[in-house]
Amino acid sequence: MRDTKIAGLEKMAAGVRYDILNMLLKCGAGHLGGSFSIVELLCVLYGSQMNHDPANPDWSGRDYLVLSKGHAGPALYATLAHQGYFAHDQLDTLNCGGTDFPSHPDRLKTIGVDVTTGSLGQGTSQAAGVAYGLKLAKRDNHVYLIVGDGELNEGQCWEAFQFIAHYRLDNLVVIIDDNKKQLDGYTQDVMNPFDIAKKMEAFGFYTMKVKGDDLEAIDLAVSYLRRVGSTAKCIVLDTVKGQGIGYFEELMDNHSVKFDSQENQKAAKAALDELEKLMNREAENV
Ligand SMILES: Cc1ncc(C[n+]2csc(CCOP(=O)(O)OP(=O)(O)O)c2C)c(N)n1
Ligand SMILES: [Mg+2]
Repeated sequence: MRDTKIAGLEKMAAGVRYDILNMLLKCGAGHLGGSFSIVELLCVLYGSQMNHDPANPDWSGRDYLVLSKGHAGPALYATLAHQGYFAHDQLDTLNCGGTDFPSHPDRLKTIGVDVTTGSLGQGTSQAAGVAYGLKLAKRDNHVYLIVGDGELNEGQCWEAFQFIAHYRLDNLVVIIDDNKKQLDGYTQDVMNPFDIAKKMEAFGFYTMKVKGDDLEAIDLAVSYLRRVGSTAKCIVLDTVKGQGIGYFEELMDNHSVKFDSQENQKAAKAALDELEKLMNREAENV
């Protein structure tokens, strides 16, 4: 018997991917690769693990999400829309003048966004600060930090990780999106990160490697880590840039995709059709 929760998260992932692609297609271009690679993660966080209330985004008991790789903003917006923070059609204004949905998250513009990000590296320190502040205030909210593998080139990440480990911020989970690519190529060619999990362990983190397209595995890992105390905690998420749609996974230059070619437009429209079927599919074997 398949778990109903996982079946629901699968549908949610199809819906979130649909909204991201639709947004970028309407906009004409955008950060597709790094948005798609965290769809399953965001669905597990918002759809299963995080304490949050779309009707009361400022609820003091909420968990915090820091999307340090802020260029994946469209993935966060689509997830928040799915959860009911705002209407889906508002997403159509992505990156337009005066929009509440800039390509990188801005906490003063978008409901549900807690931390402004986009300058890579900085979200790591912000998340450390939020988690440390919560500890000082003796509150038990959790913080989830999403960092890109290319983003790890920023020295600031490692300063923040040292802080998180030193203060044993067990109310924070660092999640590294190991999609093996950054802006203009493979991370191992641009700036080899070597073994990210071993590095995090060496920095004092309790570290798990998890398949980034496996909703059940992500759900189990996040739920388990929530209960692990007195240590810094990290998930190295094994993902694919462009995850979930074969055409975009195979597109070499899939960081920021332009929809100015007939080929890309055709692939996007075909993908939207497929995603729509998944969204509307009755849960099988439940
Ligand atoms: C400080 C800073 N330098 C450069 C950039 C431009 N930039 C945006 S995305 C990106 C690559 C990030 O790669 P990665 O963290 O692996 O992201 P993903 O693969 O998830 O898209 C770069 C260099 C930036 N946003 N901030
Ligand atoms: Mg990357």
